[in-house]
Amino acid sequence: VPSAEHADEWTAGARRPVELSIIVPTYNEEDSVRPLYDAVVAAVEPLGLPFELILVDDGSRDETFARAAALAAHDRRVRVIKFRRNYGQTAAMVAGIDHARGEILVTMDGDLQNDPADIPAFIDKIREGYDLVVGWRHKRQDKFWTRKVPSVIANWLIAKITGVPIKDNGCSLKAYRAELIKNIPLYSEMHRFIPAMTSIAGARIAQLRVRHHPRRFGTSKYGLSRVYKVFLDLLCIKTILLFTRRPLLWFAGAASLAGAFSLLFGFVAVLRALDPMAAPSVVYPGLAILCGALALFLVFLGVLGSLVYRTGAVRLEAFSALSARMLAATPKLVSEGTPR
Ligand SMILES: Nc1nc2c(ncn2[C@@H]2O[C@H](COP(=O)(O)OP(=O)(O)O)[C@@H](O)[C@H]2O)c(=O)[nH]1
Ligand SMILES: [Mg+2]
Repeated sequence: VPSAEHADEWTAGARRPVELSIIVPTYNEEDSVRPLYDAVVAAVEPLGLPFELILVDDGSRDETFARAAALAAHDRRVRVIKFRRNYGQTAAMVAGIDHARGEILVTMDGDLQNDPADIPAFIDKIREGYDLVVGWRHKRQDKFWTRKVPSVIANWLIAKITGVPIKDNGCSLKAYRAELIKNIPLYSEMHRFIPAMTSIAGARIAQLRVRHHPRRFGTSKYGLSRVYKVFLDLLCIKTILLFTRRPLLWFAGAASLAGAFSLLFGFVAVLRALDPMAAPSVVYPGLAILCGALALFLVFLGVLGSLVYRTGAVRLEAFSALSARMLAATPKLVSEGTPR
């Protein structure tokens, strides 16, 4: 029960409410758990900011959960979420985001390839007034052909198609204003498209160069199959970016065109039927019926699209209300932190 948890947190004497939540999805990363915890504490404790570290164990089959739970038993700032089976990195991130209590959220990889020492710079950026800060692994320490090359191509394509020029969408090290990211729907493998998704809500996005280390423990979880998934998600996001608001408008346009052709062919068919010299033919009546059916089909697709949109998670009204609130909230945050 979240409210009871909060009550506990707020009344426990000297304890202040959490301001920063660091969310780390982990999947079979047993040897990284402890060093990760040490690195996060070393980087964040000096800031004097009440923080929590949320480890999301995504159905690991090794000791990851046991080691995370042992940390949580000793340090109340550590919280662990456990999935019964492997749901994937996006689902794990979303669970962490949902449970986070801070005003600023940070996500990062659980394999120590991201460096927690970069976190303070991200927090500064959020306090400057940005809603999302994205890391850029400018000296990425991964395999050339299966990691870096696909990544450069994918980022170029994502920038072209979504219009959000981010160098490194796949970098998990990101910081967010909690209110923003808690209201952005993420599913499938969309943790790679967070900048594009938040751009719908008019997020102000900053980019920071970050350190990147070679993997020390365990093995990489992704192969080249992620390229295919990136394409599908990209298609989906482009549709969302294009369609937000009124699907019927687009479908009705296409339906009108088909309807116009149907009338035209129908007219020709009637003319030919009345002309005793013309050879009888099914071509024109057939085309008229085909185009008429297409027009009807498109109209109903549009109606269906509108219904889905009304009930779906990416309604524009939700985003506009969100950006209005974010704008109102920003001056407070900026004056609190760094001098301008
Ligand atoms: N929760 C969760 N995390 C995952 C999954 N697959 C990978 N990860 C985590 O995502 C991060 C990046 O994965 P990694 O295999 O290192 O990808 P790479 O750095 O691109 O080679 C690591 O912290 C992994 O533990 C998954 O299925 N679920
Ligand atoms: Mg990695």
